[in-house]
Amino acid sequence: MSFRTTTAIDYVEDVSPGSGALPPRAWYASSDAKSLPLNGSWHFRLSPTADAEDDGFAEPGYDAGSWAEVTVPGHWVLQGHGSPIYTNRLFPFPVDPPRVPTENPTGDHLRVFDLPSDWPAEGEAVIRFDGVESCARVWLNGTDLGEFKGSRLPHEFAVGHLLKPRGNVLAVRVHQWSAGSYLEDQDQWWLPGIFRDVTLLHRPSHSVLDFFVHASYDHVTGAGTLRVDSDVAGRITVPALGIDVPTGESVTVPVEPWTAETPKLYDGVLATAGERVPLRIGFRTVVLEDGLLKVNGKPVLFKGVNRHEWHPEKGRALDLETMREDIALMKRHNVNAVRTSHYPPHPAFLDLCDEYGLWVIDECDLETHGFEDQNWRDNPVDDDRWTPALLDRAARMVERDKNHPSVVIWSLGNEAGTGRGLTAMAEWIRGRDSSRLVHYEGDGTCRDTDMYSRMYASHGEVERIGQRLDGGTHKRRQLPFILCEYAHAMGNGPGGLADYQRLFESYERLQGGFVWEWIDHGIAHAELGYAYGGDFGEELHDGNFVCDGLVFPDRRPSPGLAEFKKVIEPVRIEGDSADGTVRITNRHDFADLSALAFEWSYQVDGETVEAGALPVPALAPGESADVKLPEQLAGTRGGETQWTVRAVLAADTAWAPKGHPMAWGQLPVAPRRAPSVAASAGPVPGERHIALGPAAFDPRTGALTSIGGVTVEGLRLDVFRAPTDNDNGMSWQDDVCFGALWREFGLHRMRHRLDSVELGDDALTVRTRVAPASREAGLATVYRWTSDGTRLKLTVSVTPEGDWNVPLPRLGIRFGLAGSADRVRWFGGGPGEAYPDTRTAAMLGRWESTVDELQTPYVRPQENGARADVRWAEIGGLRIEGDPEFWFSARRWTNEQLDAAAHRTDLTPGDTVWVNLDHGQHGIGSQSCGPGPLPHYLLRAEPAEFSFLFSETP
Ligand code: IPT
Repeated sequence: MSFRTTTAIDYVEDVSPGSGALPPRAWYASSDAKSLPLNGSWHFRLSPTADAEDDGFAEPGYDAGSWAEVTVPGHWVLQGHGSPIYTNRLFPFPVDPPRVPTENPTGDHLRVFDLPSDWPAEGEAVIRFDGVESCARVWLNGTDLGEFKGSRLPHEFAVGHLLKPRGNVLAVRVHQWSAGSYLEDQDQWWLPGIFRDVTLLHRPSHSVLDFFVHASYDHVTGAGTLRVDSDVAGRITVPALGIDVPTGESVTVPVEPWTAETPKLYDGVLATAGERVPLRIGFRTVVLEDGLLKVNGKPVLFKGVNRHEWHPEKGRALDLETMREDIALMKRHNVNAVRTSHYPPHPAFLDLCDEYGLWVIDECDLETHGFEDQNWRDNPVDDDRWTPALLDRAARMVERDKNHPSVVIWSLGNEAGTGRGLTAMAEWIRGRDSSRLVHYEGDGTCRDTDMYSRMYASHGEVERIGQRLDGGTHKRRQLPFILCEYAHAMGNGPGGLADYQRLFESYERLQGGFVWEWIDHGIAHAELGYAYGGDFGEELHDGNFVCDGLVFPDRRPSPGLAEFKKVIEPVRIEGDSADGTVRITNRHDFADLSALAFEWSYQVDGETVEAGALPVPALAPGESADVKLPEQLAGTRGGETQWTVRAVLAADTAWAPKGHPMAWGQLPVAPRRAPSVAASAGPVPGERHIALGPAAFDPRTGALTSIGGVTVEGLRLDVFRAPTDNDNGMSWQDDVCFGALWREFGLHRMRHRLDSVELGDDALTVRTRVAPASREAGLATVYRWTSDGTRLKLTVSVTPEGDWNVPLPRLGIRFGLAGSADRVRWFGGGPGEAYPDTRTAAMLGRWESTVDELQTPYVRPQENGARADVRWAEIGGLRIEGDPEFWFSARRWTNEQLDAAAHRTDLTPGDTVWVNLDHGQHGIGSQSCGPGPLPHYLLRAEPAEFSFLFSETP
């Protein structure tokens, strides 16, 4: 052991992984060995530099009474000491590896503890740190134990010889920046601290050290083979399988296999002379065969998400309940796979993946993205001096997580360029564990990997890869394909999910993908709602790029998650009602349909008039059946009719109750009849207003002012929307981003020229031209108003003039209603938001909401909340019918105010509710990091005509 003084800080900038820690091993909870959690309140002192005050703070007897307190696990910057920094790939310090700035926030942590009275006198003990960012040095009772890097990886130190019954002093000095920071350039907040558990573990004599559970499944014979290799010999028992064998010995018995869909775990015990360790064994075999990734003999389709660990108050210090909530939410939304982007998660998360059933790509704590801007010069993964650190990281991941059946793929890391260090990692991993496949996206040659992986490839490119028409190395062309990231879920979106899924299901080489990403990393903030990059005064930051998840920071599902759930649903329900049957297809890879119950219902004008159970056979994966619907129901009253068939959970599960909906389909029967109004009343000029049926108009401008008792303000054509993050795109995109084009074109500052107000016999016609300053292009817009005396009909005709080389954000009308308007009812798509390429989850029916609830609270405000296919809507005393159906939205602020807001708290309700009735909406796409909307989702400026019928609600 080498001795250092506390002022020696060379280790901070040392490329080596550290010194003094024990070799990595499996992470497990003992049945009988004692442990002492050291989480809780610690004394804390923050220093501005790594050579923090050398006042002997690690020595017993030091008085830390004047120090602050922080909670461990936690990040000090989220507990009032310093601030978080968000950058995507920019290093927030000069790139000069392995040097780091002198300004290096350093947190001294101190904890005094007694041993419990029943702590055994014999045996050893270790202290385990499950995660510390980014570099820590540890002392117990004044003895220097060593130091380590590798923030999201465990490190253990032997301490048995140092423990005393009372007054043990554990001191941990944590540096925000270290050589390790160069390997941890993930797109996330930089959050120093002891952010995972600290535990003292008793190690009895002859206790378990490390062990490796090998549990494979032979899909031909149905047999499982178990062998547990253990550093300390013992016995393995699995009562349910009648297994009782020594460690190191193989045993083959008939088993039920483990899959993410059928997560069968067998409880077992590893018993050595000194300890019993519970095992949860899942039998499954992962292979690369015939160019496909197969589990238990079958190719799997990943319907995955990238999961960062996030909590809006606690950062990456996640408690078990939050982890469980993530998994339950994923399972409830049909997600079947997780990539642990971009570091191994808290180990308890993987226990839950085993138990609830999720395929896992376990990714190493490695990203060196910030070297990209210098052409990857000095990239640590291509510099042999760093290879020990890379191998240490690989080993700490694999050893810790090797006993999880859910982990089917090891990933070397993310966005680290290419280099020998990665190859060394892959070789080491294969040598240690040949039972899983290896992933790394960054090397297009696939030299070190078992699958071709890409991020954000366009639909067109993915299709060519599916057709095996892509190029690449010979090796790459033999490999299955996954999108380790796609469908960037930043703000409103992602669009195009259904189009990707169709491709995945059409080409066997395409084995699915992982949406980027699971959760918005917004930080709860008193004034801003949720804070993002720049909100803490960072000199360099990447704004709200850190909020790009399928759930909001508080884990409320965003519409993107509802859409994803529908797109990846495990049962396809479709068909043609004409023959009275519905076609049910089981889209699971492994499970039959016995876990699901089916229900039919029949709607007339969106209202359910009858419902019942639908018996569906327990189809095997891939099988379809045409299931007879009940005899044609009477009483359609000439309305629009349809069947709705739902698949729900047949029984309670660990993640959702019985009845939870998993899939649905709708089969139209009688189509909608377009509403009509006989133009029997004519406009009547008056002094103050023109009257037409129930409506009044301003005689000078032709503007609608009221319908019956309902005051209407500012009704006119509207073509702008508050650009979404996906509209705005990112600066590095080669393709144009529409958000910028729209502004450049002036669509946010359209002027309305009045050309004429014409009173005809049966219509009031207002002719206008809508165009921005400086452009020749404009929209000749005619509003034609008619009435039958009770109802009022508006027909809008739009004719583009001039050179329209940009699509329109939206095309429709907007108007204001009194702020008292609150409840909204509609017949159309719902319950949630939908846009042209995010509308799969919009179910046709009758829905009710409020103006406030119609808003989707994106962390950075932007266009949101449209409801699709609306036949009619009621709001503020008005009923509006569409011909054809329309997109409906309403909010307590204008689209301009929405556009100007940077945080939720910038939006304050005004006196008016602004309603948009849109004939067209532009698609969403995912250009905030990927491709824009597919061409057929663009809203081109073309001649259009559409009508709305207004009446007062009774
Ligand atoms: C990709 C990263 O892997 C991921 O961490 C995240 O930054 C994501 O983009 C965007 O949110 S890298 C990108 C340059 C394609």
